[in-house]
Amino acid sequence: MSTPESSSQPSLVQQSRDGDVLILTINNPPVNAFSPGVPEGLKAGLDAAAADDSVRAVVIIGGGRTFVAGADIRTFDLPREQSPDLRGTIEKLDAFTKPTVAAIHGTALGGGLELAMGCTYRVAVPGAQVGLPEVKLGVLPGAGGTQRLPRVVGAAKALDMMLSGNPIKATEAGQLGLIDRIIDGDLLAGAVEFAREMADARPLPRISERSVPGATPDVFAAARQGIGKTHRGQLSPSLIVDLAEMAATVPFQEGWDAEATKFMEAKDSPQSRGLRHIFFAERESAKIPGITKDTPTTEIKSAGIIGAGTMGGGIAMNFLNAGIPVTIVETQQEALDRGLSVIRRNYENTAKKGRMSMDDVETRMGLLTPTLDMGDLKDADIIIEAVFENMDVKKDIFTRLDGIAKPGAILASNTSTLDVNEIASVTSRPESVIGLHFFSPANVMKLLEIVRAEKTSDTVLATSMALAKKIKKVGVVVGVCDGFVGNRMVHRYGDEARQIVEEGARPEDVDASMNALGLPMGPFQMSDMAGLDIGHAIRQHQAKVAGQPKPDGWLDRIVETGRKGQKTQGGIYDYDETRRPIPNADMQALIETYRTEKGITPREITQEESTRRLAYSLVNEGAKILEEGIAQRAGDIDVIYIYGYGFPAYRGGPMQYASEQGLKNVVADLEKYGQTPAPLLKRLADEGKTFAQYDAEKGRA
Ligand code: 3H9
Repeated sequence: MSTPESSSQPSLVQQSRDGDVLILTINNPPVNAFSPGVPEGLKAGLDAAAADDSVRAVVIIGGGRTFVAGADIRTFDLPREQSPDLRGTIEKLDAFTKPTVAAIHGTALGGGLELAMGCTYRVAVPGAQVGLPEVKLGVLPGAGGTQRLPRVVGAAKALDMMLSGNPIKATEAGQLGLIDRIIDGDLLAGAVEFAREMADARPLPRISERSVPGATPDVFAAARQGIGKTHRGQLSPSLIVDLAEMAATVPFQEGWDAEATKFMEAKDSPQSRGLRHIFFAERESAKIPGITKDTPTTEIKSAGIIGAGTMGGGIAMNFLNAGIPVTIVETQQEALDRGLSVIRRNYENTAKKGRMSMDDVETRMGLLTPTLDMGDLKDADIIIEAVFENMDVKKDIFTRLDGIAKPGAILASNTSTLDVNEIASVTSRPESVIGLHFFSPANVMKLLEIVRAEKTSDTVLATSMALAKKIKKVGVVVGVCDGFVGNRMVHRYGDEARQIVEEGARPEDVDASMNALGLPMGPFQMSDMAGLDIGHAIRQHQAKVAGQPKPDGWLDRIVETGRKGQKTQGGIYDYDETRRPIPNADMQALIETYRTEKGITPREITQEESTRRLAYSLVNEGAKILEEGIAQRAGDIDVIYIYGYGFPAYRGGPMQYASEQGLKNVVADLEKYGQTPAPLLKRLADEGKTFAQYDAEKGRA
C-alpha cells in the first residue's frame, strides 16, 4: 500500500508524492465542491507535475467523505471573473502530457464528474456514484459534460443521465466505460498503482478526441419529445439536448464553446434561481434554532398507527418501507381488513410494475400487526393518530393513549387543521405530543409538516425530524394555527379561486391559469380530487362558529346537488375513465344562475390576472404566517408548497416566485384586486427586499 509523503500547504488542494506519482488531494469540506481556491490548487499541482521529470503520472482524489460533488453552487451569482475556473482547469488537464487519474469515492457529481472526465483515466470504489445532476438546478453541465459524456457512454445513455440528473453506481459506470477500474480495497493505493501501470501509455487517450456512439437523429428527436412531457416549460433540458446533439455533429471545440454560452444563459434564468433556492431552502429547513446535533433523540424501533383508512394505511407504508414494525389499530374488523388489503394491493401493484419483488411485499406485510385493541400499542416508540378531523374524537383517543403508551413514547396527531395544543392538553405529558401532518397519498407525497406545539420537548422534535429523514420525507417544522402552513394558505387560495369565478371566469380557465404557471392541478381540479364536501363542511363549520348565515356560494350549491368531486364521478367537472376533467354544462349554468341571482355582471378575466391573484393570495397569507412565526423562514413555505402541493420547483415556491416578480409589484397587484397586503410583505416591498433577503437577515439575527 502506498504511503504518500505528506505536505502541509494551507491550500484546498494538497500535494503529496508516492514515488513517481504526484497525488493532489482536494480538501474542501463538506463535499469538496469546486470553490475558489480549488482550481488554483489543482493548476499549481499540474504545473508542479509538468516541471518535475521524476513525476510520471498524477492522481486527483477527494479528502474526507467524497470526491468533488460539483461546482460550488453558492458561487453561481458571483461575477464571471470571480467564479472558480473549472473550465480552465479541465482545459489544462485535457492538454496535459502525462497521465492523470481521478480516484473517486462518495460522489462525483456535475463539475466533479466533468473534472474526472477531463482526466485521462477514472478509477472508483464500488460504492461510488457518478452523475450530472445540473438539470435539477436548472442549469446544464457547463464544464464539458454535455460534450464528453455522450462520447463515453453514447448518446442515449448520456441524454438519460443528463435529463434525469440521476447518478449511476460506479459498477454500472464501469460497464459503460466511464470508470476504467473498480478498486475494491484502498482507493488511493489502487489509483496510484493504476497510474503507474499507465504511466507510459502514449498517445494519451482523450475523451475530447472520440466520436459519439449511437448518435442517430431519432435519439435526439425522442429526447425532445420526452422532455415535452417530463420537463414541460423548462429551459435547461432542451439546451442539454441541443448540446448533446452538437457533441455528435460538430468538432469538440465548437461544442465546448457553445456549452459555455448556454450554461450562462441557463444559470442566469429565474428557473435556475428558483431551483437553487429550493436546493438550499430544503437543507436549511432541516435546521431548527435551539436544536443541535447534541439534542438527545430516541430511537424509533416500532410504530403504532390508529386508523387504517387511506391516511393511516399510507402512513404505515412509510414505516414498513423503512423496516420499522407497525401495529395498526381499527375499531371494526371489517375496516381493519379493508385497510390491510389496500396496503397489500398497493405493494402488489408496485411489484407488478417491477419496482419491488413479491418477497419484498411479504417482508413488508410481515412487519405489520393488525389489532382491534389499542392496548397493543403499549410498547410502541411512536403512536400516530390518523382518524377523521374531529376534536372530541381526537381528545378521547389521546386521553386513552396517555394511559396506554410507555413513558417517552411520542404521541403524534396527523391532524391537518386542529389545535395540537388542545389535543396535548388532555394528556399528562404534553411534552410528548406533536403534530405529524402527512399529505395524501401519504406513501407518495414527500412532505411532512412537523407541528411543534407549545410544550413539545426538544427531544420529541429532534426525533421527529430524524424520523422524517429515515422514512424519506422532507420534514418542515411549523407552529400551531388553523391549517398550519400549507392548508392555511390553500384555504385562502380556494377563496380567491371561487371569487374569480364569481366575477366572471369559468372554472376551467382558473385551473388553466395555474397549469400555465406549471402546477399539475389548478384549484378546482384539486378540490374535485380531495372531495368538495370537505371544503363545504369546513365553510359551514366556520360560518356557524362565527355566527354567520349558512354559506351559499356557487361551489356550495354544486355540493348540494350531490356532486362531491371525483369520488362521485363528478363535481365541478365530469370525469372520463382516465380521470380527465371535462367541463359540465349544467354546472356552468348553475354558476350563471348564481351570478344573476346575486346581481353580478360577469366580466372578462385574463389568464394573467387569474394567475397573479391566485399566486399572490398564497404569498400574502404566507407573509402573515411568517410574521406570526408559524413558519420559521420563507424558504420553509416554499419547500412545503413544492413537496406538498405540486408548486413547480423551477419557480422556487410561491415566496420565491413573488420575489422574482418584485414584491413591489405583488403589493400593487394585491391592492388592485382588493386584497390587503400583509404588513411584512408591504415592509419588504417598501425596502426593496426579497423574501430570501428576509430569511438571510433573520438567520443572522
Ligand atoms: C455544476 O457542477 C455546474 C457545472 O457543470 C459547471 C460549472 C461551470 N455547492 O446535501 P447535503 C452543501 S452544478 C455548494 O446535506 P448529503 C449543502 O448545502 C453542481 N454547497 O449532504 C450542505 O450545506 P450545509 C452539481 C454544496 O450527504 C452540505 O454541502 N452538483 C454543494 O445528504 C452537505 O450537503 C450537484 O448538484 C455544492 N455543489 O448529500 C450536487 N453540494 O451543511 C449537489 C452540497 O450548510 N449536492 N453542498 O446545509 C448534492 O446532491 C448533495 O449535497 C450530496 C451530499 C449528494 C453531494
